Amino acid sequence: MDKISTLFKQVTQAKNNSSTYVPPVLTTSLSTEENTLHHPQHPQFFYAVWLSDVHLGSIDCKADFLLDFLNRTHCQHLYLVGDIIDIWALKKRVFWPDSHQAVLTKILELAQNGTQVFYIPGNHDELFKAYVDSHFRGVTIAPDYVHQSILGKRCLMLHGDQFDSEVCVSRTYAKLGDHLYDVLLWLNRHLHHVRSQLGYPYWSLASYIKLRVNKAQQAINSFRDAVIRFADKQQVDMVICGHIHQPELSIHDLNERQIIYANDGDWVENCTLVVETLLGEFQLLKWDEQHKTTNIIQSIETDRSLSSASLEQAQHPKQKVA
Ligand SMILES: [Mn+2]
Repeated sequence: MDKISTLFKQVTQAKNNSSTYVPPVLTTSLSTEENTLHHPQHPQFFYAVWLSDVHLGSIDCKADFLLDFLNRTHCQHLYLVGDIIDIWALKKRVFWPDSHQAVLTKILELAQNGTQVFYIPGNHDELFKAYVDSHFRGVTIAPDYVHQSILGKRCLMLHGDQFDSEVCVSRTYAKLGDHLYDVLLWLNRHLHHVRSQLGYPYWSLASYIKLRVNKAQQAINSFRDAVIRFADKQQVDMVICGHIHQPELSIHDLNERQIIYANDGDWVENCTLVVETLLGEFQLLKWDEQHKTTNIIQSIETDRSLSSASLEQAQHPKQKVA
């Protein structure tokens, strides 16, 4: 699991031109009535959906949760931003339960039925990089892609593994990170088992620890900086990536303009995704397994009539978490 190993590596010094980080206003992810905007009985409609780091073929993939989400979701564009199938895990051990096949079947079904599906390979599924610019049963495979939002924003998407060399320094730390992450996921799995038997909802221990380890936080910061600098060079309004399993939606000031950074997270620990609503609002959503619906973690409104320097950040809902 190389992507997360970056979280435990030494990181490069922040460069002079690194972006000013505007901390996102996080709302509680607890499933309060106020927070649960999508009623479980009704289908959800989005203009675009971004998913990555599903890791089908790995024992830690939460395929059942993702299938529940896909079964109640309709979208015009579905973007798969890498590490959807974990070829590395499958090479170690063949693990392919029905739920994993069902996710794949569902995605292909959507592609056949009018959803525009793009697949941008990551590092765990780099095998598919050999097929970029080709089509497979309605799915277009591309190295990266620029999505045009309803309100005219240019949204670049890429997996994020291309920034590994910028973010990390030492191979030793990379290996150490791999093993630590495997241990964390193993603990996570067993804790989830115990919690669900006691009637508690899914909660990610791995995510909890990552946010409290200083080196991990530094690596997250330098990954974000590298992605935003790249987006600035490409002159886009927004960049959407995955790879580090750290969901986020935030606005950054860089060279007298603003860039939206979105990381759609993963379906190994966080069960998160990024969407563009039918009104052109961007949201970071988290799957709530208990209520079989998504909760909004963060949202950003953009405005057609204003320049990209005048983005408005919606604080949604009112509660804040320190
Ligand atoms: Mn990755």
